[in-house]
Amino acid sequence: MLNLVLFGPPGVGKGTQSQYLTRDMGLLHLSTGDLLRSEIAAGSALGLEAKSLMDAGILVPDEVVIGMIKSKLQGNPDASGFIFDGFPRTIAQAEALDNLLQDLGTSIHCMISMTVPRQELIERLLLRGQDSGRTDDQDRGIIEQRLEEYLRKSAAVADYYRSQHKFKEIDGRGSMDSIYLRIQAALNTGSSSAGNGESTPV
Ligand code: B4P
Repeated sequence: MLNLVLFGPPGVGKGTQSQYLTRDMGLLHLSTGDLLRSEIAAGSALGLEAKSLMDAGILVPDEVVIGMIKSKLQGNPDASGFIFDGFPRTIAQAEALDNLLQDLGTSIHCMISMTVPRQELIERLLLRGQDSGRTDDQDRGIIEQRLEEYLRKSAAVADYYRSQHKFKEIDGRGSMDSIYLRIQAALNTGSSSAGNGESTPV
């Protein structure tokens, strides 16, 4: 099994690059954001609970997303590997993921962390908000709240993987194809210590 974590702040391009990786590597794409939006669309109790938090740009509780990932992992025993997009976003989620994968006799191969300057992130998300229907992409204040959540709760997850020598960082600016080439190069390098040794900036 090959298991990858795509990491970075909102709007860095995790979802976009996950699609390229899924197409070429046959891995199962697990986006907690997409899973939560499916729950909202289905009108489930979980979706109702998540909606108000997501609309406010706040992370949903760890146990909710860990439960969703657990059920996806258990429901796909024949997968050749997973791309985790938007998960883990807290240290508690990272620890839970390690335990879940250990139960399956596998582990995370590496985290690819993407960086893009804050102003470009805001512009990308506002642009997507014009036609995505995502309420959390339409208001600059909510987008800034999401970036704050990332800095306060998620940036430390990079250090978690760095300490396991599984961390690689790439520049998320430029064309989608050029970024994908950087990801492929990072996956093909033997060393897993790429990055500047500091917390991922926003
Ligand atoms: P997500 O759906 O994961 O949203 P996101 O991190 O804000 O970014 P997303 O994945 O959509 O964007 P991408 O980087 O692909 O989460 C939404 C909410 O769900 C969270 O705020 C939280 O409340 C909740 N949630 C999700 N997971 C959770 C967890 N684990 N724990 C707790 N709560 C959780 O950005 C792509 C945009 O940039 C697109 O518009 C794309 O077209 C554009 N783009 C991509 N590459 C580009 C490039 N090279 N140049 C220009 N634009 C580019």
